[in-house]
Amino acid sequence: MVEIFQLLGPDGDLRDGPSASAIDAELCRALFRDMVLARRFDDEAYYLQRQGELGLWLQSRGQEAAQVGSIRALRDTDWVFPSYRDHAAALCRGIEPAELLAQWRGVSQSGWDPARYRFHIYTLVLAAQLPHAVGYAIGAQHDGADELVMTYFGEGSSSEGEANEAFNWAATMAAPVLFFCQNNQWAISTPTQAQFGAPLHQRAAGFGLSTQVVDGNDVLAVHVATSRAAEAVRCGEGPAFIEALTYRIAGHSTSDDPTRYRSDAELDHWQTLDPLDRLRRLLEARGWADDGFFTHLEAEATALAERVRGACRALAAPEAASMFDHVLAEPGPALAAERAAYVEYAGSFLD
Ligand SMILES: Cc1ncc(C[n+]2csc(CCOP(=O)(O)OP(=O)(O)O)c2C)c(N)n1
Repeated sequence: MVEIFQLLGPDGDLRDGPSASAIDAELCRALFRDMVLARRFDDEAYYLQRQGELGLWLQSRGQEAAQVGSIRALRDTDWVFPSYRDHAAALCRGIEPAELLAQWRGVSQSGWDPARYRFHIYTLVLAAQLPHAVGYAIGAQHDGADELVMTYFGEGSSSEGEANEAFNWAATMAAPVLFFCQNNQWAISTPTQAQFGAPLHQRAAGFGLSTQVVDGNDVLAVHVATSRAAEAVRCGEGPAFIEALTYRIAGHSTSDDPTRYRSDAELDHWQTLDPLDRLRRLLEARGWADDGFFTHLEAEATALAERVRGACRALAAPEAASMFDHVLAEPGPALAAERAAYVEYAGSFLD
């Protein structure tokens, strides 16, 4: 049996020891704040989708600890190649709510400038971001840049050829990459038992990646594990792989009904391991946060929710013909003809 690294028990008890030496009240309050704001943002986006303001939303509820704990272990100069459910990580990088929602409202091809935040655009083609991350890391290493590259992906994505090619490529090139897998137990309606024959950490180790399995609902363990792995990668010890065991509390997307394929009992079990509740218990038990802290945070979350709603509704649809603008860097006559034909067709309607 592999050891699952954990610092914060479900009851909010902190396992003291050398691994917990960097944990203090300030860090815990900061991580808690990140998680609370991320959850409120995610809830708000879900409601906006239900009100018809967004075309689709993929909730990150339940995965806040995995994302916040890991992204907060990086430097701002490190690069991140995310998947599509990594909203908590994106918010920590300073990406604006309107930028995060634009793609899901269908008004932009992505939403933010990856270079500004060192956070690549969401990748919906499963695992395509892994070779991107490795390629970028090899280039940065070649240029002598002191950058670490982290890529987020789900356990389902690890079955893609591209993921396995990326593991091998990174290992053989000793690329400064940290592979961060959020094992949320489900790839849409396929449970982990049906996804792989050997545990993921074993497969990663087989490729030559240094490997850790961590309780992904324990933000402190995730933070410490990622900090350590990042340090080792930075020191030139080669790529690392972290598997964070967590749970997708919501459906796969707003188009999914998870009651069709998973039990209430399973959901109830994971609700008892909620990452926010766990850290709150610690903050209260140790007296690391008072009522004023929680009240102020609640007000901050409410203000964020209002900002999210306003920003979303203010995102105007672009002119339809602009869809031709970003197809090719150097549009040729064929694309120009298609555009002209489309404009003529659209103009043929009375209104
Ligand atoms: C190459 C590719 N194949 C299939 C899909 C359809 N698809 C979208 S999400 C998904 C499940 C992904 O599961 P996982 O990687 O565990 O991430 P999670 O959604 O659980 O966060 C599938 C099969 C896709 N987007 N891209």
